[in-house]
Amino acid sequence: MTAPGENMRVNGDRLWDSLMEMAKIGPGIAGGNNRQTLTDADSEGRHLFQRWCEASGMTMGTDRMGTMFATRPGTDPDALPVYVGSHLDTQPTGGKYDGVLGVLAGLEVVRSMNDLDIRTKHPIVVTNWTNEEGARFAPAMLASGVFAGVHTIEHAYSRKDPDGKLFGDELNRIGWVGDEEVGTRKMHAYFEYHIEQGPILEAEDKQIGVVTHCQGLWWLEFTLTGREAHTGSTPMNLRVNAGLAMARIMEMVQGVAMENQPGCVGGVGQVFFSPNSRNVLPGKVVFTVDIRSPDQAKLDRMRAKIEAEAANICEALGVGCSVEAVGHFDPVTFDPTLVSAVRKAAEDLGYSHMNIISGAGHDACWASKVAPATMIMCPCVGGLSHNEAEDISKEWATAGADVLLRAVVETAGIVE
Ligand code: HGY
Ligand code: MN
Ligand code: MN
Repeated sequence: MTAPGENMRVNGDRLWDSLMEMAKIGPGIAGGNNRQTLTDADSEGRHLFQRWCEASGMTMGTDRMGTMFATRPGTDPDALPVYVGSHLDTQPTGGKYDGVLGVLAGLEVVRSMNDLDIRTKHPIVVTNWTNEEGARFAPAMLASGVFAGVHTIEHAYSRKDPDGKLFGDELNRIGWVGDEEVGTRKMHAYFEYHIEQGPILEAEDKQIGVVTHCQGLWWLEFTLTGREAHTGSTPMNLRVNAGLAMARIMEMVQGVAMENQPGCVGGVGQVFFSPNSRNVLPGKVVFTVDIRSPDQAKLDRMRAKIEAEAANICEALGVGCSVEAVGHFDPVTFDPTLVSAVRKAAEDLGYSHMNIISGAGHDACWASKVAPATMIMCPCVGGLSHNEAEDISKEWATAGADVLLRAVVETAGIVE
């Protein structure tokens, strides 16, 4: 009879089949997914996840932000649970694995614990956080932010998507407003397994990322006000060109990021022109600058410089300029005890591994404000993510889930 620890591995085929099944919901147009938060596709994916959890003997709870918590009981009902989570919502041109791997690997951990008849002192709770991506409703990691007390639920419910629909109305429409008050749950520990979304692990030929930190972020939403005018008959010297101001600000952001290398990034992913007509100079341009760094001082210096330079650019062009921070979190240091549990699991399993700082933000960043938290990463092909071509191997997916299983079980305390 082998001790549970020796054969403590997940069923990689079952994990992979679940990933492929979930990927059928909210398909993209190029092999990825478009399962944006609070859409009908999101709801369909939630129902599938709930069915799988209940078939694995778990009970589902949902809070008022729609976050789902599937519980596998422990032997000590008073012990705080070990949470394992991520997100099922995707970018509009997202991949099949960003977030989904972490939720379904959490489910696979429970399925494997059932197969191996493993009992733990602490309960296990598998979590699907609402609106991690922040693509449809800013900011990102919205539900975990409310859970951690960073945002009020009223602020969250008031968020608008590009069509002017309110978060609260859409959550009601899909029928996923739960009865639990947000943030009342207490965690013994939180683990999140996620694809790296960057090139390091693949380039270094490492199977596991032992995530020690996550870089901090600012999302600065600029609103520039020009004067709508004819693009043909308006002389160049009479233009109040908000589009030109935006272009100069984007170039400046690139320069600020490059002069602060290494260890920071800056760019723009979303722009709205109004009236967005080919032969009308824009009266209004709204765009979000995304800057990140693991270095708090550098991150704040970049923000100050970008805002000051943007004001100068707009003044020189006679363009109105206002800016609002619509997303932010400071650099995160994950819990050293949990980080060690991840590293030990990778070593015991014989998986190559390295320490890594997460470039992307995750719900674990907010979970770390209310509980010991950490992450595990697997490589992704070419480091590509937030692209329908996002790809991983079954072997990579399985290795990370094996590490997750062992780290979670060790933290939850095996009961013989
Ligand atoms: O923006 C991020 O880092 C994450 O994908 N929400
Ligand atoms: Mn993600
Ligand atoms: Mn993402």
